[in-house]
Amino acid sequence: MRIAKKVIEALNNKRPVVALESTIISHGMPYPRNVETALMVEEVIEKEGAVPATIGIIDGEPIIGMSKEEIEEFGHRKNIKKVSRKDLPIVIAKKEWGATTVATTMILAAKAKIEVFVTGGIGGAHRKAQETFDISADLEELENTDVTVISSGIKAILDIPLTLEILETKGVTVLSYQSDDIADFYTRHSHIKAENVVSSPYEIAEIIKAKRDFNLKGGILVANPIPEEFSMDETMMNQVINEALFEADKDHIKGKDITPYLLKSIVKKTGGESLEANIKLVLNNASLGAKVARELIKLR
Ligand code: PSU
Ligand code: MN
Repeated sequence: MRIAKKVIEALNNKRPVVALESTIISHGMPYPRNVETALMVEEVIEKEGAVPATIGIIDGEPIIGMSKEEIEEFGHRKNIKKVSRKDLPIVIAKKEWGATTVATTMILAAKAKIEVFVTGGIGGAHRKAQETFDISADLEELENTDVTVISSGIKAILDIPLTLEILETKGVTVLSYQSDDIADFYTRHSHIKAENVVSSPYEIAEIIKAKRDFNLKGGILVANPIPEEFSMDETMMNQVINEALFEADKDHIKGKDITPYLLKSIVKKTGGESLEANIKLVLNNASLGAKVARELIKLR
């Protein structure tokens, strides 16, 4: 593993560090907006007084803290593999480039001793997962790996209540940030009640610390809803998502290709509006993640 110098220094000096994933760069957004967003996210984190560490795999080597040039390359290079836990040994052995999903970013962040990780939305149980068993490895990782994931909750393309049931079974602590509804990515109101609402980065840090001090393994999921001013129209989004799901089914899209396919299709159907929302929510998560990382350091 190659850990960037600024990240090593921050960790050694007990300064806050925030991990970032790379699947959102290479499979989640089109070039060049993906690169612009990844760099803006890093800036937001720096402005909040934390050190960003974008994680990806280059020539089989996991990189904790990619350079601007590496992020740029990740943004436009063709055929970068989407790497979940199961793919990690293959990409390392074959010395390939790999974009890390939430699951793999958690694994690598934990190995580097980074406790807070910011993304857009996590993977979860797809609709009809009761029949297809298509449940993201992100949920298994949240069960087992000691990293807090700051996200805009569970993507609306998924089955949110089913995903929450699975998270409960796995003992994953789920916190809704300043919202009675659990965040569903594109819109502010999912109409699905959150069990635990938290009101400040300090409160989140206290809960992380309690989980760690008590040696309870596993992650914490923070669901931070998209700010009201960027929230999309619910009725329109439901329709667009249903159309995209119908077409994915018709085109026999399966497995790891489903999430990138749906995100792309939704961007097209909303005339790019969903991409803007996606960017805004990630930036908002970056700000919260940096604050949580800072509070956590203070508590320790
Ligand atoms: N959220 C986004 N864009 C993305 C993803 C999440 O806003 O591209 C990616 C994450 O890397 C997540 C993955 O881990 O989608 C989930 O894929 P799957 O459902 O195949 O596990
Ligand atoms: Mn899947």
